[in-house]
Amino acid sequence: MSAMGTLNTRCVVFYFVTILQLAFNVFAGTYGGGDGSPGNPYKIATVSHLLSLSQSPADSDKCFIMTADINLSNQKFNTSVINSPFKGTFDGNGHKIQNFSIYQARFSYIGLFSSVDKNGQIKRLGVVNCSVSDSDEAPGHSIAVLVGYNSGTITHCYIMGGNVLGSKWSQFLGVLVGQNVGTINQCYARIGTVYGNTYVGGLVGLNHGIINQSYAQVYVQASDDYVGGLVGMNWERGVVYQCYSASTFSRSKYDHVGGLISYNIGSVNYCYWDAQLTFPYVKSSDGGCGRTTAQMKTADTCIGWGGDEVWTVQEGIAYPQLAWENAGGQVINNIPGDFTSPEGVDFLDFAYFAARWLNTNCAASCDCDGADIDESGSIDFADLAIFSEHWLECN
Ligand SMILES: [Ca+2]
Ligand SMILES: [Ca+2]
Repeated sequence: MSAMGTLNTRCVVFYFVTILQLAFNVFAGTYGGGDGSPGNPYKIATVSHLLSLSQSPADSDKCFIMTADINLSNQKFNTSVINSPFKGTFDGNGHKIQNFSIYQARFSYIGLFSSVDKNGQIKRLGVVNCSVSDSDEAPGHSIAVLVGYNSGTITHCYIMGGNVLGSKWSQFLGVLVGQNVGTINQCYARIGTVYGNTYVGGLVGLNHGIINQSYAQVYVQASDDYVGGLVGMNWERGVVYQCYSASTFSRSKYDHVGGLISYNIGSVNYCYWDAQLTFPYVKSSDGGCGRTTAQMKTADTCIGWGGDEVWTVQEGIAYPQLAWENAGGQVINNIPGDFTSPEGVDFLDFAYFAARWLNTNCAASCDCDGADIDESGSIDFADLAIFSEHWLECN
C-alpha cells in the first residue's frame, strides 16, 4: 500500500471514530465523568447531570454515583423524574436530592424513579422536601416520593419532609415506595404525609416483598380503607422484619386500619408501633406490638433486636434510629431471652418465659410478648434451648 493510501485509511478510521463519538454523545446522557460501568460509574454532581439521566432511557441499566447534593429548586415535573424502568445501580453516596415536586401526575408508577427492576439498586440516597401529587381526573396507583413500583433493592435510603398526596381514588401509596415486591433494607421516612384512597402506608402502600429494619414517622390518611402507619397491606410473601412505626392518624372510620399494618397475610416479626401516639384513632394493628411512647424510646423493649448493630437509641430521648444515621446513643443489642430487664438473662427472665410456657397462639400476642424466641408461633423446647444457650449472658 502506498504512503498516500495508508494516510487515507487513517483519515477514514479517524472520521469514523469521531462520528461514533458524536453519535454516542447524542444518544447517551452527559454526566460529570465515568463510563457507567460498575467500576467507573457515571458521576452525578449537578441538576443537569440528573436531568440528563431523566432524558436518557438508554442509560437506565447503567451505574451512577452522586458526588454532590442536588437542589432541584422547586422544579415541577408532571411525571416521574426518571421515567423508564431502572435496571442499573444508583448510589447516592450519602448525598441528597432536594426540592422537586411531581405535580398532578396522570399515570401510575410515580416517584423520583417510576419503577426499579429486579436487578436495579438504589442506595445511600436521601430525598428531602419533595412532594408528589396525583391527578383527580386520571388517578393512578403505585405512587411515592422515591419509587412508585419497586422490584429491586433499596438500601440505606431516606425521605425527609416528603408528601405524597394522591387523589381520593389513588391506590398503593407510601412515602418511600408505593408498591414493593423487592427488598427495602434499613430505610426510613420521617416528617411527611401520605394520602390516598386505599392501601396507604407511612413507608409502603402495598408490600409483597421484604421490608427489613426500617421505620416511618409520618402522617397517614386515606379516603377509603387499608391504612397503616408503616405498611397499608402486607400481602402473601410479604415480610416485615424489625421495623417500627411512630406515624400519626386523625381519622378512625376505616374497616381496616393498623398502627403498623392494616391487614397482614404475610409475616411480621419483631416489629413495634407507638400506640400512645395513634390513640384514640387507631387502637390495633394486624402485626407488630403496640407500645407507649416512653417504651418506644427504650432499647430494652425492642425485644428481638440486636446482634448486628443495626439500631441505636438515645435512651429516653428519641425513637430508635439506624446506626448508619450516626445519630449517637447506644447500640441496641438485646440478648435473645433477656425479656424483662437489660441486665442479662436471669431468673426474672425465666419466670417471664415460664409464665408463657406451651402457649400456642403467639402470633396473636406479639410473639407471646417476645417469649416465642424462634417465632414459631408457640413456646416449646426449641425456645427453651435458645433461652438456655444465653443463660446468665450479659451485655
Ligand atoms: Ca433480663
Ligand atoms: Ca417457638
